Amino acid sequence: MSNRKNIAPNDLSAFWMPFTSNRQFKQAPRMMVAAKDMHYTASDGRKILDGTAGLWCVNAGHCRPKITEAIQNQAAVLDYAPAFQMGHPIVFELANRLVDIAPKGMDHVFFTNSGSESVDTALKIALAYQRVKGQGSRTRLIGRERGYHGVNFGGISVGGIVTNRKMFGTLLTGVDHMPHTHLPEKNAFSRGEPEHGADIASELERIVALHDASTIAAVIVEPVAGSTGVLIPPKGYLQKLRDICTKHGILLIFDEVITGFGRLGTPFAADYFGVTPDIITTAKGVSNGVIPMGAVFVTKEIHDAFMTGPEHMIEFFHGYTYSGNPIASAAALGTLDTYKEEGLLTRGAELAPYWEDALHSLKGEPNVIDIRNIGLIGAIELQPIAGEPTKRAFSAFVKAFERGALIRTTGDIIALSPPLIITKGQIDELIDHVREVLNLID
Ligand code: PXG
Ligand code: PLP
Repeated sequence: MSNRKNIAPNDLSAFWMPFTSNRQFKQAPRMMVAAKDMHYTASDGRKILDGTAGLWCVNAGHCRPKITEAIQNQAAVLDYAPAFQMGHPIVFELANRLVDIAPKGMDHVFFTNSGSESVDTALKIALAYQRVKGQGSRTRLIGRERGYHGVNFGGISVGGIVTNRKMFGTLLTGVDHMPHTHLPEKNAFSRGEPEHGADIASELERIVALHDASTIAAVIVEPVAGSTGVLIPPKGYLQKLRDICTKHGILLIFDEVITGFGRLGTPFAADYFGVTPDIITTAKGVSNGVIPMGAVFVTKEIHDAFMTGPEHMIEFFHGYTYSGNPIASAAALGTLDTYKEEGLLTRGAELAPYWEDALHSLKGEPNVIDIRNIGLIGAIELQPIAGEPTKRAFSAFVKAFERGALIRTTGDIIALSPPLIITKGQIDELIDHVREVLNLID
């Protein structure tokens, strides 16, 4: 057997890396060669504490035996089965298991291979649903500033990150955006949901008044915006969005690619906030990030609206070669088993108070202008260096890696989202790393 994993490649040029400063990285590469539970091993042998669950996805920790075994066994038994007009038992089992833990009313699952695909799938379901219900004039989609919904055309159209949009032409037409909810001047250093800003939801009423409800199919939001720096919804905001959508016959989509699968200490953010959308998009934690998979949950009402017409006809013209791939399905079942056995979908709730105190102990450290937290998510916002935005946080990221912790930065915000198996001792260790680093960098 080859032992490739410890061989350092000597030419890095062929691989065009995603969302990476390629030239900078290739001059001083940061490579991981192994991982177990809460730690990575870097190519120089150092152990790195994982403060970000990979990219918000390895919720059960790394190389967990149930997941590894499930993949190994499945790969040797049924590697692939056609996804269209054919089935295999394990994906049906998975769909049932997912519906069991999903918020009440979310009774059906459509499989994808990523968060971006889940988002585009959800937008297409919403548009097609309005049409099969005889409301074909409802073609508009409403997103939000500072929203991240992946990188496919639908997702960047409803998304609100200028760098992810401006290079790519006219995107989808008929899209509008609500304002974001981030009010640092009023809400800085809030613990959990901030007090101020629920009224920003009424901007949706303004958008409805402008376009008329009869032209709007769906609203999509992240319950907690992750990628743009952990923007936590003000108290009451999501319920207001729900009420406005219900009043006007608009579908509400929660993009739970990050918040799904225990990140907030509840199985889904919909459970945490007590607000049920019509569609939930997920990916990442569904398979512990181990094998690409995404899942879109819909209500019975939405699913059943498609189940009309002649029975020999395909009801929804959409799907991926790898929708519900057997090995990905096995990985997801191994993931759900691990979550269940270890109580991980609610473990965040037990740890959240400790996590909150640890994070907020960073108040007063150099350049810290805000700290935010919810569930097992945290953000530390830094004062940008004048004229050099993002540089300060990126230095923190590099220094933290050198000192043995993986953190994530976006703009000048440090985002933390450790695997849900983290111990209190490891929370202290992670926060101490951040404290040291903040005192080391300019
Ligand atoms: N929706 C949301 C809410 C996401 O957070 C996606 C869709 C897209 O998922 P895929 O699987 O296509 O990447 C995401 C992904 C970060 C970071 O550090 C966040 C994501 C991905 C990579 C990095 O903020 N979110
Ligand atoms: N492009 C071509 C030429 C294809 O044949 C297919 C699938 O058959 C696709 C794209 C879509 O690939 P996927 O189903 O993996 O999304």
